[in-house]
Amino acid sequence: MKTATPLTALSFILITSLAYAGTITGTVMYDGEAPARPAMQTTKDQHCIDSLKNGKSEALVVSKGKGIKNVVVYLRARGAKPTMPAKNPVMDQVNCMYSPHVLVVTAGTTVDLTSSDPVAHNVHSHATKNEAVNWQIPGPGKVFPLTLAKREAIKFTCDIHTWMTGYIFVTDNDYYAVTGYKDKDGKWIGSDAYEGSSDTGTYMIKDIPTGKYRVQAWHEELGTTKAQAIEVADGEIEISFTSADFRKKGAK
Ligand SMILES: [Cu+2]
Repeated sequence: MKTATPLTALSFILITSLAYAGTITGTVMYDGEAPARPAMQTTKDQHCIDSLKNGKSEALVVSKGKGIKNVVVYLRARGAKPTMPAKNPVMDQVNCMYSPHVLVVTAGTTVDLTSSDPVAHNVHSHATKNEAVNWQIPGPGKVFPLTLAKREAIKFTCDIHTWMTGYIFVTDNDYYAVTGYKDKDGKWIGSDAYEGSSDTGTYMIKDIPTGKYRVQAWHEELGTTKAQAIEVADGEIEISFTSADFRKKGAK
């Protein structure tokens, strides 16, 4: 029976660690009629004009089921340490758009900025807390690593193609989720596919140690919701948002 002891001890640890973790789940839905997505105004480079002939803005994408894409729901958790990804996440430029449009990483992560396009782009970061780079990417396949140390929602533009915008949201802990982000196989969900879907803006944050937090949601166009104090206990709690809960920066 000697060999049984370590196994018993291990299962005890597993059970206790699971027993003290909670889940937050909910939806982020648009109130009323969502505005139509404006067409992309491409002005230069035949490659961009051709690939974005039917391209529409990704700034606010609402599904048939009223779900809002690219809302980051995150916890403010004092003392929580973020986990570093095993591989550098990639922010690509594909057919003269940032891909993905919104990328979420934990603070301290190095993001590989790159391009898949045959035309030159430049990655222009509007960061205020992190390094604000402005790098020319002359052609496909070149990789420019950028380490992001501080919590911030960073806007990226391209000075060559004025319609190009993308965001990297840097969070300081692992407790976040993004609506309409990736499918079950881990592939990015495209904006057009999301718009045609019946998704209701569902999200889920799992494995949250029990305790007190504040929960908040961010969207590039709608703004940020008020930080809401919550207590995570063993089990699942539901916190849902609508577009009416968001306020733009500086607005009252
Ligand atoms: Cu560009």
